[in-house]
Amino acid sequence: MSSLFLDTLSGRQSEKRPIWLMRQAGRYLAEYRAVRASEPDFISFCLNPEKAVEVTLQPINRFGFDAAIIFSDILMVPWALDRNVRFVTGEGPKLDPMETGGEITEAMIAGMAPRLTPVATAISNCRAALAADKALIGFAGAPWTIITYLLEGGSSRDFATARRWMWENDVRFDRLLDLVSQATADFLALQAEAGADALMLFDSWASAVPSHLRKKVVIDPVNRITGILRDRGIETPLIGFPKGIGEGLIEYCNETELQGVGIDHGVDMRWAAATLPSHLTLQGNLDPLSLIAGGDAMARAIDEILDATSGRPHIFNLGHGITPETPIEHVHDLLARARGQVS
Ligand code: 1CP
Repeated sequence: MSSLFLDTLSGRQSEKRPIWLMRQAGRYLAEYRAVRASEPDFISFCLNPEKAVEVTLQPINRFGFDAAIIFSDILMVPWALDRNVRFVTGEGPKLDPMETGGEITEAMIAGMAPRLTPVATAISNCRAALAADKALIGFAGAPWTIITYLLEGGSSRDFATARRWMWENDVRFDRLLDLVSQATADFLALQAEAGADALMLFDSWASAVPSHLRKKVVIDPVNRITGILRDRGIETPLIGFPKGIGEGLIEYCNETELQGVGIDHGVDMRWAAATLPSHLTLQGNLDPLSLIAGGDAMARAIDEILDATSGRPHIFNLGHGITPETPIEHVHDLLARARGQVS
């Protein structure tokens, strides 16, 4: 059986839009909160294949989305690289901040795979449990976004520590970018080999990179990663999501070999549809906060995205992750409208 999601990602346009939502397995679902409460340590939760599969399937069972995204986290790579990653309730992720860059070595990268085996197990079990017409997405953080967590030691408002380190440590920064690209490619390869049908690279904090450094810090690492994957014979389609880079999307799309690009809600979808290379499938870009209000305003925003992308392959999604406050009813409304079941 074919999959609407994979067909669309391969460049085929159809009347029906495939739909999934970033962070679709998450706290807005009561059934997610119940499983989460049974595993207070977030890393142990991600490393428990049975629970990871259960929460990955929850939004598919409830809403019938066209794709599932494996329940895991971009911070599993820093965790596997011994950066003492932990999630502090109410504060978010914490890591031991790197100082010299020498904390990560090639030997550590080579040793990551056994620690990440539970993610591979979850993917193969999840693929076996999913219907043939539902795709399974594996993912990783893009090198720059991962580097912000490594250097900041957690989330950040302006990424001042990471940006300053980048300016002050030219050679060490290049080495770090290269090592993290290698680690990212390894994590994606492990997921593709376990059965992920598509891969997504989240560069959630790409907007913090000064524009003239985008090529080196955001774009070149994508090519390094796709090069490693292709050299290993992995042809799994890849979606890039360089959040917040605006006009930088042109260079990002033209100078990489991705199959899809995630568009955040700050970008005009009409501009994206008219400007970005036509071989790429667009994904996005409803403001996640519109789902809290719901109603007519959300309906108009959905229609606008459908209309703007009517001339090319498009996967409906949000411009960033769904928020915990989202009412379930509004997700049903979004699905019905984006699938053309209401007018
Ligand atoms: O306790 C909880 O339930 C915490 C919330 C949560 C969830 C549901 C975290 C902590 N991670 C996840 C899972 C997750 N993370 C998925 C699973 C699949 C799905 O989408 O359903 C995915 C794709 C991610 C990716 C992720 N993690 C990103 C990139 C995407 C994005 O939203 O920009 C980032 C930046 C993270 C880091 C992270 N994980 C969790 C937190 C609180 C954070 C920090 C975010 C920040 O720095 O602001």
